[in-house]
Amino acid sequence: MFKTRVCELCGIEYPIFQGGMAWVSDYRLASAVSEAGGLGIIAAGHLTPDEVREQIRKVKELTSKPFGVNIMLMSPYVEDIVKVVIEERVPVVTTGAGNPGKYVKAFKEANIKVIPVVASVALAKRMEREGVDAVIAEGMESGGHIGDITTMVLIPQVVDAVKIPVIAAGGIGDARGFLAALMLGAEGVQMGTRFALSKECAVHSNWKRMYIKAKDRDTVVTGVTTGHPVRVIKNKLARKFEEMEKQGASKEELEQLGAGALKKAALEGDVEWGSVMAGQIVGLLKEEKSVKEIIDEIIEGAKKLLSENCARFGG
Ligand code: TUI
Repeated sequence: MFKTRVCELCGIEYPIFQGGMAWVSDYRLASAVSEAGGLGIIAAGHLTPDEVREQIRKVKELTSKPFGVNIMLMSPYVEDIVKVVIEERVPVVTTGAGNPGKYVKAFKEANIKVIPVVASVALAKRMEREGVDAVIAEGMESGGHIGDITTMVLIPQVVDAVKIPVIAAGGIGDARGFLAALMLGAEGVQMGTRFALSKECAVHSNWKRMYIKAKDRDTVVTGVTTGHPVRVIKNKLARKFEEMEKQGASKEELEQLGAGALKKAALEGDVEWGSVMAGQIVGLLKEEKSVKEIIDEIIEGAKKLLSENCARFGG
């Protein structure tokens, strides 16, 4: 059940991707998700090309199933990371925070599936023309760097605009979200926040505690004035950001405040002065679970929901 073109394209059992979150999605999380039947994704984020290679090799040791690497296009190492990913014959590449157009040909020649994250219909159409295999359409409910359209309205519009498969991201954390995304026409989902609160995720325990405490309105979008809006959990750093943005701080001043802040929270556990990126669905999450529990609950829950609703609505 729930076999879609995305399963076939990536060689996976369930159409569930784990978001490639910088400083959060390492080889441990990615290999666990792939082993459980989804697509685990290593975040290249701000890693050096050598560090990315090391992560890829560790995933290969832990699973023989397909996996992906997410390339954050604002990274200073993009060109060399692209080379590493091609040399290592990574099965799937996802990209974020930019237009990967100029790398598509090289990936295709290496038989690597390319699946960019898009936040608009226009970019989805452009990516399709450039020959990508699918798109991840990400709504503004997501954590981290976001666009400005919600998942609910973005997905059906992207689905109608392209022929390639669409994977929905943003605001999905359980079976209800998974099934809703499929009903909007998506052929898969990507979840970041849900997988960050998993046993296999090596992010600092303070980060996980903050996720468990967070309620529906506890995230804010900072950095709108810099042109790079980023959704984070409200803390001292987020308030300082808001205050500086209100006072008309320059892009440079704000970038300086944000530099290194994600690593500070995710690795060092400074969840007051670090950047705790999280999607709005964080308010739904109550406990840490294993990756396998998360995936199995979604698949079993979605089957149950479907049959209950067929009965309810006379199907
Ligand atoms: O990339 C993400 N989320 C991220 S990247 C990241 S690292 C970071 N750290 C500090 C500041 C900024 C970033 C944290 N979270 N998600 C995928 C995504 N891509 N969301 C939105 C986009 C996007 C936005 C505009 C993709 C393309 C785009 O247009 C580019 C163009 O040139 O048209």
